[in-house]
Amino acid sequence: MDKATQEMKKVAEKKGIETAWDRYEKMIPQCGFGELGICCRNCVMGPCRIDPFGEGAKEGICGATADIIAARNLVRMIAAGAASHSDHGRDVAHTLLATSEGKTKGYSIKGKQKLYDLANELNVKTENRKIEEIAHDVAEKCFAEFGQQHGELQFTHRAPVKRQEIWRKNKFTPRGIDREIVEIMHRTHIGVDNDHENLIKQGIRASLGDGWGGSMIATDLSDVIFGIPEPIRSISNLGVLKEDEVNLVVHGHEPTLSDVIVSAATDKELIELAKQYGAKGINLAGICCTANEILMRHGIPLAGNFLQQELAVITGVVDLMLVDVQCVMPALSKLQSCFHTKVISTSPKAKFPGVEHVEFSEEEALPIAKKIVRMAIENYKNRKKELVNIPKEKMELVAGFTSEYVFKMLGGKYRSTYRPLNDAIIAGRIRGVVGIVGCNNPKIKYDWAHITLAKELIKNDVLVVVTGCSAMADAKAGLLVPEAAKEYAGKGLLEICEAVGCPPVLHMGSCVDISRILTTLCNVVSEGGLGEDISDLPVAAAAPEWMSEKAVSIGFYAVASGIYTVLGIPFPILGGKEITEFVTKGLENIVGANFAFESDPIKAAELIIKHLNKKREALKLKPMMYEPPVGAASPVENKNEKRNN
Ligand code: SF4
Ligand code: MSK
Repeated sequence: MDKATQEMKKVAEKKGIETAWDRYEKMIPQCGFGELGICCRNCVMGPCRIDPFGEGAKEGICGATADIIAARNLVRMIAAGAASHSDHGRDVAHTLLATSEGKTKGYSIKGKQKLYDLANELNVKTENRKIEEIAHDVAEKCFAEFGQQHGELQFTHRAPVKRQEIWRKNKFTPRGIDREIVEIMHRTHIGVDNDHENLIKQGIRASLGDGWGGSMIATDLSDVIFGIPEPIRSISNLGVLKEDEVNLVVHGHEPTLSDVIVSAATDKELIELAKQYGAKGINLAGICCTANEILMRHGIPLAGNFLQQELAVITGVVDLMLVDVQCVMPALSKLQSCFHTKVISTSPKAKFPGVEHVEFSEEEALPIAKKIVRMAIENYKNRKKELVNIPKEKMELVAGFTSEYVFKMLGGKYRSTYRPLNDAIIAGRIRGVVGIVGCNNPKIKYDWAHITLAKELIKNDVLVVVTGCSAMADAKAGLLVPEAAKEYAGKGLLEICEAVGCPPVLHMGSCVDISRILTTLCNVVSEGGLGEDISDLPVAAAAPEWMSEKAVSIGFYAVASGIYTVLGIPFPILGGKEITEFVTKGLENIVGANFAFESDPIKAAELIIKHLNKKREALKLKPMMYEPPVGAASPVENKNEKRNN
């Protein structure tokens, strides 16, 4: 769907360079057992696989059925996803602790108010204490959340009381972030938990430890160290790369290194050095969520999302790509040898064969960042002119909406409140709010599902909030600017966007920042008039092009928080009939929400709109103020029934 991507794919083809799309083609047909989730290698009596249709094995050697195998596999995905987000949170807590002890170079505490708010929430004393002392204790309290063995995670208390009760009643409240992940690994060992519902319930507990634990800690402590983002203009897509400047691309997830890279890339001496090497300056850009982090706080341009990482190198102008953790394709290692690009790994947790490693440490952050920028500058001279292909496409965007900013934006400087948002929903100007998140996946036309779903929803007066690679897809499509409201939004949403001056699609950050969406929903509930729980609200979530295990964890904590969630690609569980029934229907009776699988974004929009309408009816809200535009996805109740079947 994206022209820059089409152009770069052609360049790759011409040069005989394989990308993820080509490797995907080669992989077809993909393993059906894997897709249905019914292969198991949890012990070496196996590997075992269940024959879903024919006369073959219906049980593994130990007797595990398709449902048991699919459930074990799925909750192991949750464990990996929750571990990834939470380890990110742990690293940010480490940075805050080291900063409070004066052991870091390049960090300070920029979000002082957020630190005070967190201190109050975590019962850390603030009177007559230095900011460093408070930061120290806040960091220690957050660390304790990871290793806690009993009790309840602190931030789960942010949820509406009714939600907390549901979690307690069902033993979903996480006791400790790490504990729940470890317990999944124990339960999925051969011969332990063999009840698919019981397994999924532990998956829920671990996922809540991610959304209301590890991810929330990552977001909140990042705000303490780097400051709470505020709306900021920037640009996106591969066209942000510059032919006459040193291009340094950061890729991965954690803001700890990328944020100091911003300081290093604006260092006068280094800019002067770049000029000595014949470049006009240093151009910093980002891929994936580390890009979202520095976009929101510094306006650094987005080079692209997940499936554009290889294409960025293929432009031939990336002098250095520095990677940290998560979503970094090992393919980059081989690819760099076709160009002059230097790929640099920085995390001791994420090394790549053939890739130079410059180990990052918070204690020496700024000197390391400067060293990396210098390496990029020195590599500028090695560019091969004949290999340069920068697509022209770039698009303006506004990013950096947070739960704190939504308060100010809607309530004004002197009366910060969510009232206007709630009133707009109650009055039928806004139908509801939907979070669209997640990755790209070569199984789905690139960016298409993200953009189509977002457009269809805003056309139907649904306010859309986005994070991760979904946010980048919409950015490139021009949906993240206030002007997009005029072009794409329904009349009611347009009125709100024009009154406030905001885009119809709000960029709320990186993948861990989905916790910002949870906090926003808590605020909407406590503002009043829309029920007592998140599951009462006319809200939903979608991950139309997801691929990572983190998305599985996110999906589960969203549903367990009461948010109906539509996935563009089903979980790999369809070989287990009962577990599929449980996650798509049964969960509703327990947590008030469930999953739906729908790969067509227009049909996904219909499902979501139907859900929002149902919630509006239950709350006895006024009918929508304006009729949906001709050809819009609603109201299509009858058609929906058919499609649901
Ligand atoms: Fe086979 Fe059971 Fe071992 Fe899995 S745990 S590989 S199903 S014997
Ligand atoms: S980066 S997890 S591809 S959204 Fe967060 Fe994008 Fe998915 Fe990675």
